[in-house]
Order: sequence, then C-alpha cells, then structure tokens
Amino acid sequence: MKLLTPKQREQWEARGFVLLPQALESETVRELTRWVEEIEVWSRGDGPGLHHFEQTDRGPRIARSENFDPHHPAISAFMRGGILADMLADLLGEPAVLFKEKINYKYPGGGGFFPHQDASAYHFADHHISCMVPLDSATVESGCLWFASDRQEGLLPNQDGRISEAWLRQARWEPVEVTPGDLVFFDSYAPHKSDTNRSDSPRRLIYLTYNAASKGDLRETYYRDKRAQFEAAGDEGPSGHVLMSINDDFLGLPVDRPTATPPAHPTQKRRTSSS
Ligand SMILES: O=C(O)CCC(=O)C(=O)O
Repeated sequence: MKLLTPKQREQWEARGFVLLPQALESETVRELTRWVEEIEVWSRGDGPGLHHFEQTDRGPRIARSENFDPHHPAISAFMRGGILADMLADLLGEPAVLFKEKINYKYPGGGGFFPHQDASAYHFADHHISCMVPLDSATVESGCLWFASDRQEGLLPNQDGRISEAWLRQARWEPVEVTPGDLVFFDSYAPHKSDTNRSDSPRRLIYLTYNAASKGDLRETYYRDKRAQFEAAGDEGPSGHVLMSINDDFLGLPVDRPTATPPAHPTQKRRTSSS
C-alpha cells in the first residue's frame, strides 16, 4: 500500500519526519477532542492515568496526561487501528505495537521543550516512530514543534536528554505548524524542540509512540520502569523544571515554585493510576 506521495517519502528519508495534511476526518478530530477532554477531567479527581502539572504565569495547569490506553477503549481503538496502523506498517516495514501514549496540553503560558531526541528516553527497543495528532492549531506563537533539518541515525551527545550545546551551535531548525486533521510522523532519533505557548489558546497535541511488533509488546514494561524512575528521582529534574519523562527536557516550572500568581487549579503535581 502506498500511503505517502514520492515527495513525502523523500522527506521522511531525508529528515526523519513527515507531515500528512488533513489525513483525519473532522468527525474523528471532534471525537478525539471529546475523549481528551474526558481524560483531562481524570486529572482533576480520582481518575486513572498519569498526570503532570506545571506553573504558568496564569496559574497551575495540566501539562501532560499519559498511560490512558487501558482505561479508554474508544481512544485505544483509534490508536491501534485505521490510518495509524497502515502508516506505521508502511514506515516500519512490519506491523507496529503501541509503546506509549501522551497528551501535551500546553495551555497559554505552558512551557516548551529543550532540543532532544525521544530515543534517549525510550528504552527496551532501539527504534520507535511517533505520530503527532493535533487537536488545536500549533503555530510558532502557540509553541509548535521545530525539527532539525537533517535525519539522525543515532543518539547525539546529551546531558539528561538535552542535546549538547556543541551540536546545537551548528543545527538548523524548521517549525512544523499544524492544524487539526493533520498527522506528523517522526522518528525517535529526529531532534526536535518547542517554545512556550505565547498565544491565548491551548495547544493540545496527542503523541502516540510505536515500535516494530517483532521487538515485542513493551508498553507495560516501559510504564513500570517509568513509575520506578519517578519514585526514585521525584518529579523535578536536575535542571529544576518539571520532570515528565526520563529526559529532563521539559521547560515547565514546578507548581509549588513561588510566583506572583496564586494557584487557581489543583496543586497536585503528579498522580499515578494504581492499575
Ligand atoms: O509538545 C511539545 O511542545 C513538544 C513535545 C516533546 O518534544 C516531547 O514530549 O518529547
């Protein structure tokens, strides 16, 4: 099955990412938005999932939800079939299995990400492909992703997942602005970064990460390891920012950091489903 145009395939090979404009029906985007709103509600109460919060200049906000696949059958079916399964099989050369799933909400004032490669945080298999599914427009102003111009095949020198200054000095970057309905597939070695959301609207993006089925179903192992790492290290990284990943790449501030703005939102920093 040929899902990419020759130009898109060329971009994938040369850059390690590819944008598919308007690949999803608007009804699918509407359903996904409703499901993500349901998951966000879980973060405010006793709902399942793994949720991370950050301090913004407008008060504490949800930054990320993860590990919702076992608890939301409708979004699980979307993540495991349809165009995503077809595209991933095409890019990987074999069927894909889900490795992890997350929503980055990036509310106004929400933090950006230091340049990194996801591969340094994704253990247990040496290669992954992620699909970004936008629910809102992501622009330069609202903190879209920027990808490095050249494909990378291995890990770059880094400190806690942050790519070294020496490499960054020669890097060239391209913003990838997206609208709901678009899909962006990217390789786990593709260097990327993003800025603070300086707009007045949320910039919610779902990120779904997969590995080749021949490497095994590693999702539960990944989340068991991630929970253990957070229990050992806490949820503030060596850089002093909120730790949301094994990479210390997120630039959001902890919610208990004193600011001029009084908290107007739940103050819990992270909650883990017991399941
Ligand atoms: O959502 C963003 O702005 C960047 C996300 C990212 O790079 C990550 O979660 O690893």
